[in-house]
This record gives sequence, C-alpha cells and structure tokens, in this order.
Amino acid sequence: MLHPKLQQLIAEQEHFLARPNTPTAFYNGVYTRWAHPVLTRRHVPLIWKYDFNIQTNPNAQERLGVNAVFNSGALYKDGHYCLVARVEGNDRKSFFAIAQSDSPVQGFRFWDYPIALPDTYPEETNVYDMRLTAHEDGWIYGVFCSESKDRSPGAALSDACAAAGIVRTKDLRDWERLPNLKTVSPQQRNVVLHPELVDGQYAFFTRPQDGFIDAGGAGGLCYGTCADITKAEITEECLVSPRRYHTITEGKNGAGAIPIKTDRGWLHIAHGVRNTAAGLRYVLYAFATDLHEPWRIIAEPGGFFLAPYGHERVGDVSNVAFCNGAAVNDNGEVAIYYASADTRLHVATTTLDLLTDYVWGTPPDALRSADCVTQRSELISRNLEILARGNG
Ligand code: M1P
Repeated sequence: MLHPKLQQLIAEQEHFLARPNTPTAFYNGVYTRWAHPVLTRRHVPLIWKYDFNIQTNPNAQERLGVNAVFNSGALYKDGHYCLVARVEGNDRKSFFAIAQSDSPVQGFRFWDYPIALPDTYPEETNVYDMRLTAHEDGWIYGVFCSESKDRSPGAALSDACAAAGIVRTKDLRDWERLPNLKTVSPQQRNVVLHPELVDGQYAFFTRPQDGFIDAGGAGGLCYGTCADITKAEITEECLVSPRRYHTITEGKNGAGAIPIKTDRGWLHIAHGVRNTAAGLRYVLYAFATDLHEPWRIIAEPGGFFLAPYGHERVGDVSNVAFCNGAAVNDNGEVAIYYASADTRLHVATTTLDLLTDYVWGTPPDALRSADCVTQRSELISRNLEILARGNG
C-alpha cells in the first residue's frame, strides 16, 4: 500500500506537470518570455526523493531531497525537445538528467533515471552545466564542468579545479566517457564544442581560468582546436570575445549555447558577468562569428540580450541569468533555455530571423557615456523626423 500522503503528492504533481504555459506581456521584439519555468525542483519525479515503502518510510518523509533544477543543455531531436538538466541535490552535488517534451515551452517530464556518467575520474566531486552538441561526425557530445578538490599545497578547503569533461552518445541513454579536455590553461569552465569540424579539426569555445572563480588573465571567451576528440588536447587558444572594462563582460564571460548556424554567420549566446555592491550579476549577450572562421566576430550588439527579470532575480544565487542550451526546430524556431538565480529553468522563444535581426541590427556598445548619448540622440533625431513627417 502506498502512503496516502504520497498518493496525494503524486496527484498534485500530475496536475502541476499538466499546467499549460503562457506567453508574458514582456516585449522587446526579439523574443517571447514565458510565464512559468519549464523545469523546477517540483518537476523532479517523486520516486527520486521518497522511499515509497511504507514499512521503511512510515511518515512519507523525503529521503533524498532535490534543491534546484537549472542550467540545461538542449537539443531538438526527432520532433522532441530534450533537455539535459543540472539537478542539484540537497547535498549540493549536481547530476544530469534528461527531461523531454514535444513542446518547447511546457510539458517537460524527466526520464525515470538520471544519467549515470561513466565514473572514470575518481577525484571528480561535482559535475554540472552540460552542453549538448549534435556534431556532424554523427555523435551527440556532452561537454560539462568536471570539478574536483584542489589538493595543491596551501589550497583552502573550498578551493577547487574545473575541467571540461566530455561524453558522447547516439541516443542520450548510453554514454561513453572520453578523457577530459586538456588545455594549456590551468582550469576551464563553460567549454562548448562547435557542431562542425573546422579545417578537419574539432573546434571548442573555451573559457580559460586562472583559478576556480577567477577567469583572470586569458582575457575572455576563447577558441581552440584539436585533431582527435578521443584524446582532446588544445595547445593554443585565441581570444574570441574579450572582457571589456565597464561593459556587461567586465568580470568574466563564457560561451553558452552551441553556436546556431544561419546564412549570415554563427549565432552565439554567451554570458557576461560584472561585479556590483550586491555581488556578481550574470546576463546573457549575443554575437555572430564568421561561417568559415568561427572564431572571428562579425557582429556584436552592445549590452545584454537577456537579463534576470522580476522574480527571476531571486534564488540561491540571485541576479544570475545563465544559458547553456538552445533548441532550433526544422522551421527555424528557437527555444532558448535560460536559468535564473541557479534555481530554475525558463524558456524564451524566438526565430532565426528575429535573432539575425537582433544581432546585425543592434548597434555595438559605444563604450563611453558621451558616445552612448550621441548614439541614442542620433536615433531620437531620426525618429523625430519620422514623427514630424506624420508617419508615426
Ligand atoms: O553561479 C552562476 C554561475 O557561475 C558559474 O559560471 P562562471 O563559470 O561563468 O562563473 C557556473 O558555475 C554556473 O554553473 C553558474 O550558474
């Protein structure tokens, strides 16, 4: 017999999972924000948290709680939207789990079991933020942060090392683990595998780090290649999107979703971080790189593309918008999955056309207040002329 409380929780969760999503009134002409997060801790199957045996759990207590579901890789595959979510237990350890829906904005349900990654790195303590790349070589790759304790002499208890772990699969069920990416940089996080070979090489967007938190000297989001992904090693990284003083990337930045191919170039959705009196603020920004030289930026709108908004601002790590996945369907519709405050996962929907208009049509950051006023005043003058002509 199932505990009556668990019966009630199952019924309540079914009701919650069936809740339709609705577009919000938020408008910027670029994307639609949706009212409800697509994944939260409430989406986690109850069988992951409760012991359903009434003998061993007579009070229907949670045994293995889940704290948050957030930063998710994404893939549109065979008519389904697949998310590889970062699920964080009450014990602070994260793991990966697939949630799937036929809709980009609602109805996501987790598969019965989380992903059991091949446990080939005994020192690995935590894994998170997997990017899913459907590569032209036929594999689906997952690149994620593999975190282990920094055991070097003098390291503090909380000091850690971040590396890029690599797995691959054909079906999102059976995963083969490859060796972690090697680079000249001491640490790496936010590594993204480009979906196509470049000059016959596997190409990665990297984010070299001096330490676990400090992105430091490398200057920003970088790029490097390797010949063999089964023993991936990048010996040279070039700077793609630099951190800049008094911009949204001043503190650090990092690649987000897998680059999206358009006729005009590769679209990138990345994150930028700046420091404030209230702590770090993470926002998303976008840029485009050349189709044949994907490390070369050809369009870069100024400012943020998406920032935490309203209730999105508050959570475990407040003031954070973070994206590591977007899904593009056969009609050029794009679902951008972004997490807020390291707590829950939202979706913003748009199209390739709208993103292209945004990336090529938005002026670059003028970098100085005086130049920003000039930029805005020119826009105002043009608009006033239009209004004066009576076309408003
Ligand atoms: O807490 C905000 C984000 O911090 C990290 O991002 P970055 O490496 O750019 O600092 C990541 O750990 C990410 O998971 C997290 O959302």
